[in-house]
Amino acid sequence: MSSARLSELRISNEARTDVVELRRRLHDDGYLFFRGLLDPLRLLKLRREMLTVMQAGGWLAAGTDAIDGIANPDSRSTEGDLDYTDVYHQVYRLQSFHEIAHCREVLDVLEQIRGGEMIPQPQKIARLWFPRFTEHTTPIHQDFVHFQGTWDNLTCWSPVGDCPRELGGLAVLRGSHRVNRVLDHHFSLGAGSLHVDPAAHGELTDEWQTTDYEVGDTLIFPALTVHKALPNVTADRLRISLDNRYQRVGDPIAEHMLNPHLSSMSSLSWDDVYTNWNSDEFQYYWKIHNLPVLPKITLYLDQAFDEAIQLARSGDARAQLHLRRIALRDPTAPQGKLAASVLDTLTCR
Ligand SMILES: O=C(O)CCC(=O)C(=O)O
Ligand SMILES: [Fe+2]
Repeated sequence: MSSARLSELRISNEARTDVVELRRRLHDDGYLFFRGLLDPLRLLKLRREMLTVMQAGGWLAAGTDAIDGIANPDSRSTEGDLDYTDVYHQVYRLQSFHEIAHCREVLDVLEQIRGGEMIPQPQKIARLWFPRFTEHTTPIHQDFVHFQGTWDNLTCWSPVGDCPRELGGLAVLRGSHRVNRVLDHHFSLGAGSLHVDPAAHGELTDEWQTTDYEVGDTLIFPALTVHKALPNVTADRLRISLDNRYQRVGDPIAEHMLNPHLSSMSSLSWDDVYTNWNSDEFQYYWKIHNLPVLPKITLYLDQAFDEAIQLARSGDARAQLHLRRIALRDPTAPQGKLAASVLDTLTCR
């Protein structure tokens, strides 16, 4: 993984009301980064709420204060594991977690950039990343392969708490969106299971940029910008962050973005999510827009699954781990059955 050069993100706070300059920077760099765009106190309140749910799920070290996010190493899990989804979906029911995606400070910037009304897509995402579980770090990718819709969609990534480099914040490949196409993605462990090899795409530079994020900071980037997470190499801290996607109200949305995150892995409806909410202001808010719906493109993940099958057969431990997860969570689906049968033949050898 190329990280030869890891320089500082360009901060755009001083250009916040200068739409021409914001657009120029987005065009040049493939991202905009703002310090303190979100209210730190609101985020810290959310952090406590999220971590209190994780604590109840057994994810935190005994006797620690939830706000510190000190992990219980015995409960390590990641996206793709059923244990992860169990606790994650409890966090996912928090009203404040969904509401923060509607905050005006972020929408104002996005609407300036795109010049029209923007909304957060229904599917919000939190990442709850265990320390020293680095083979599951989010690999190098473009968001389009996962979230689809249009290339103009904007991702907003915000840590829920300070996120110094060692906690594994996001890094972007500066200017990479200018490839103006979806790059080849291959099987990988880590969120999304898809990665790009920059070395295989001659037009990409190695200008990786990141920072020591502080609570309230927000990184904004379009669907073609190449990015990755850094590994969480802290001794014991969970990394918690939000990544939500925003679109114009007239643009189409991919069908899976209308559902709660990871609901294909373990069922969760919006009515489930809304059970304990005390307001309906942000429930089903997207329905009035009648967004055109696009079928999900499954090609990227199907190709990665085929690669994982080949790699597992040739002895690749990471691919075998991936197939074990799929076999456990989808035992009756065609991919789950194929994964189980490949693993069986390997153990019978
Ligand atoms: O936080 C992560 O590890 C992944 C986030 C990401 O890829 C994104 O925000 O698009
Ligand atoms: Fe991403």
